[in-house]
Amino acid sequence: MTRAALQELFDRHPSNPILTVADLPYRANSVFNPGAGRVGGETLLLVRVEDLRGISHLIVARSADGATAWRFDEEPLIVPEPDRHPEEIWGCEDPRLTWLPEREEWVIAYTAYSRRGPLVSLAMSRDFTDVRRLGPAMPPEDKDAALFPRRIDGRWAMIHRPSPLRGGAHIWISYSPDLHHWGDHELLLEARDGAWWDAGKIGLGPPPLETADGWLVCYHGAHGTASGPIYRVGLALLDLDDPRRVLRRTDEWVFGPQAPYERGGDVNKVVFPTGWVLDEATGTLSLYYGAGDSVIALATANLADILALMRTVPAG
Ligand code: BMA
Repeated sequence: MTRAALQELFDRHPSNPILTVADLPYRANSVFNPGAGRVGGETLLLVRVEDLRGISHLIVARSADGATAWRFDEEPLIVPEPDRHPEEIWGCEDPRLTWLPEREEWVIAYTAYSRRGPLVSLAMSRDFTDVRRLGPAMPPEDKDAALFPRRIDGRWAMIHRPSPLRGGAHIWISYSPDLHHWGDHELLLEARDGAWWDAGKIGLGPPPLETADGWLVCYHGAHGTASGPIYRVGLALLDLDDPRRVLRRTDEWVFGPQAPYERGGDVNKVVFPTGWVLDEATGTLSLYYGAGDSVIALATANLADILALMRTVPAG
């Protein structure tokens, strides 16, 4: 597949950015990096809001068509509760939403920003009118986590991104019998090195999506430059029965900052996908992402086109 074909995989929505801080019912600095799902026949985004102190919380927005006429809830859903959850002292960020059919509830994996660094926290919700916190699942530094929608060999599985002191930040997979105790940690996808677009630091985007060809994984790579990192997006496929097996991974990025709202913001040159919604009837995959750490944007692709592209990537 040529670069031109890769770049055409995702189409930016004409009404991008689909959400800005001006749409919020109160003053804040920015909205970005939303979790996404279909709830009650509508598209729901759990939006990260950075307030005017720099601390983030999460609020629900809903839209019938997933692109326009968004309605925010009056109150945020997840506000840091440092008295009961000291790990949330500096905010709750970057949620990923996974529907768990077995439990008939959503699991929200979000970054709690503790005094000792960001960590992975989990919370449960049936319909996003209230939440039940499970607390930290991974100690700091760890972020960019999401759960698989079903058990694999009897256990829940989570992808996440610890940041060790040396050797770059890579994507790991861990397992749990009960969503509380996590173990059997294994390195899943490594950041590449040197001049590569995904050298040094990568992290999961939206939750893994089950397809006939494997679990589709979308991840970001941050390539350091003299003017700061550029955040771009690549894809991988994991074995359905054993997601520790990486079947394919794109060499080239499939989406990167091009539009003005992606190239300029509080942080320049950032596209940061955190949610996607598949329309089973049409095969349209809607990718929701933070742009420039300032606004929320939408790009769509056809799942069949994505899988056709993945088949051209060498297996291995
Ligand atoms: C990552 C996270 C995201 C942010 C991105 C780009 O490390 O902190 O919340 O969107 O950097 O600045």
